Order: sequence, then C-alpha cells, then structure tokens
Amino acid sequence: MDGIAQPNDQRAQLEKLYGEMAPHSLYPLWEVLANLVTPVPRSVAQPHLWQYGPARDYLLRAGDLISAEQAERRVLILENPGLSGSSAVVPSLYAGLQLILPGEVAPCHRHTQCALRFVIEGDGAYTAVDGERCYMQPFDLVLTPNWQWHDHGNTSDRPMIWLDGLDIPTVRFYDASFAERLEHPSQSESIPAGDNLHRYGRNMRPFRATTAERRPQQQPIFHYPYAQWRESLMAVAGADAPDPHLGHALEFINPANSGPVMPTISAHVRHLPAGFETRPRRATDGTTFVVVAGRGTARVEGREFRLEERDLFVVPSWNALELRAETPLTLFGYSDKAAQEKLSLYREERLPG
Ligand code: 1HN
Repeated sequence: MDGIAQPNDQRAQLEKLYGEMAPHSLYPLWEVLANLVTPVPRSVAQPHLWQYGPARDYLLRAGDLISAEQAERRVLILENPGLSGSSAVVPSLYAGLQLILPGEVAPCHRHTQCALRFVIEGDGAYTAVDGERCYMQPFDLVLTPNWQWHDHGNTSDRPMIWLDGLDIPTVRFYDASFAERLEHPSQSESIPAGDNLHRYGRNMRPFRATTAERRPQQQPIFHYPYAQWRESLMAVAGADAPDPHLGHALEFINPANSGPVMPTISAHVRHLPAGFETRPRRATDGTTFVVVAGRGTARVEGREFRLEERDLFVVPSWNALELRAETPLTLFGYSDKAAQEKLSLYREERLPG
C-alpha cells in the first residue's frame, strides 16, 4: 500500500475505480452522501397553482373526445412541474381532476391505493363504495379507502368535477399495487345511500357489532358533507381568535381511531377572516389545497400566487407558506402527514412574521 493518493492523481484514480465498479452495480456513497442525507428537506417539487377555469376547459374538451367508461377514469393529472413524468403532485401523493358527464358510469374497480374525492363542481352524481352510494355536493369530502370496490355515476343533468387525491406514489414506492375490475360496470346497491353517516356519523355506532356492521370496522365513515364541516368551521371561527400561523383549522378524522382519515392521507380545512394574514409556517407534509371560497394570496418561499375560488395549489415539504385573505378565505388541503406521523418523520416549524 502506498497510502491515500495525492489530490492530483486521486481524482483520476477514483474515476477509474468508479468506472470499473459501475458495471457491477457498485457505487461510492461518499460522492452522493450529502444529497442523500440533507440537513433539512430539499424538495424537488415546486410550489404551483392551477387556475380552475383553464383546467376545467381542458377537462370538458377531453369529455367530448373520450367517455368515462372508455377512459376507465377521465382525469387530468395535476403533475408537479418539479416532478415531471412521475404523475405526482408531491413525491408521495397524486392529484387529478375527474369529470363525469350526465348519464356516464366510471366502471367498478378496487385497488390498494387509497383515494379521496373533493367535489369542486356539480351536484348529485354519486360514488358507490362497497355497496353504498354517496350522492355528492360541492366541497363534500368522500373517501375510498384501500381495497374497497368503487364506481362513479352521474344521474344528474350537469357535469360533475372533483379532485382525486390518491397515495399512488407511496404505493409505488412500496411496490404494493394490486387492482381488480368487477365484471359489471356498476356494483349492486346493497346498502341504502347515507347509511354510513346514520350509523357512525353522529358520535354513535351500532349497539352490537354484528353482521349488521356494514362498513369495515377500521374505516366506518366515507362521507364528510360540506354542510357539516362548514357549519363546524364557521362556528369555531366565530368563537376563537385565529391561530397566527394557520387561521382557523379543523382536521377530518376517522372516528374508529380519532386518527387521520386514511392510513396514508390526512385532510383538513381552514378559514381566514377577511383581511387576515398568517405568519409563515413550514411542515414536512407537502400539501395540495383547493380554494373553497374567497380570494387572497399564498406566498410560498417568497413566490406569490393569487387565489380565486376553485383554484388548486401545492406547497411542497418545508416550503414556508403565508396566506392572506382579501375576502373570507376557506381552503381544503390534503397531505401525507398521516404516513409521516406513523414513521416519526413529521415536523413543522412556525416562523416569525
Ligand atoms: C381511481 O381509481 C380513480 O376511482 C381516480 O375515481 C383516479 C388514478 C389512478 C389510479 C386509480 C377513481 C385514479 C384511480
């Protein structure tokens, strides 16, 4: 051994070594370590806003060209511009805008990916989940927990558009995707519409857990109507001073365990009174938002986005977000906080104004 080579020929000798190792699938950690283990998150995802109007126009044009049945799901993916080719809105989650036209059916299937729907436009189309239909109205939250049969239909006379949020990239990361199609486009309706809310949605449950138990025990509720969450959020907004970094915020929970709505996805709503401006806050859960009501701005690491009703925007991990409400501003947001908390990864930081 001559010891470590001197700087001049060290580089050349290392490069020669790397060149010989690479065909054997061996690589030097020391060349990449600083990018693998960063002192703080450095997301390649970018903050981005999708104006609803133009996105809706493209979606309706797609509606003229391909049926829901032919497409299986007629959806425009909201792909993060920093994650090109990944079909991801943040590294762990997917977002899309789905259109169901009057009379259409999106055929029944199930998969190991968890999904949520957040209705943006239309009234009276349904999602059926494991035998029960849920008729949806704007800004309702509807869940399709993993491996539950689901199909969608539009029995109304207007187009219905909603945001799909799924954990597709997470399931891909774990190489755990399974999916099946039902032979029939629609599953049979074995449970009356609204049953999940009547049985489990009022701080009650069936007196005895028997065969009458219609939903999976760990996931009893799949519908969180706008009329209900709005009433709660507005009552809280009337009672409390807004949190300086969040405004008024309420998280949707799974009543079976008081935890997040699904194992991989958390969802919440927030409200800012007119004129209110939050202080900056950053968190490790990149979050996708829908503007439910109002106008304002989102400043993300100094970049400013104008917010109008029904616009969608994404704030990546550890990007500081400041919100300003011009009129009373209500937002829906979903993220992978549910998964990160299980993995002891979740962190947030409140920054001085
Ligand atoms: C899915 O099942 C739906 O059920 C929407 O509406 C989007 C994207 C990828 C995989 C499955 C739906 C989806 C999806």
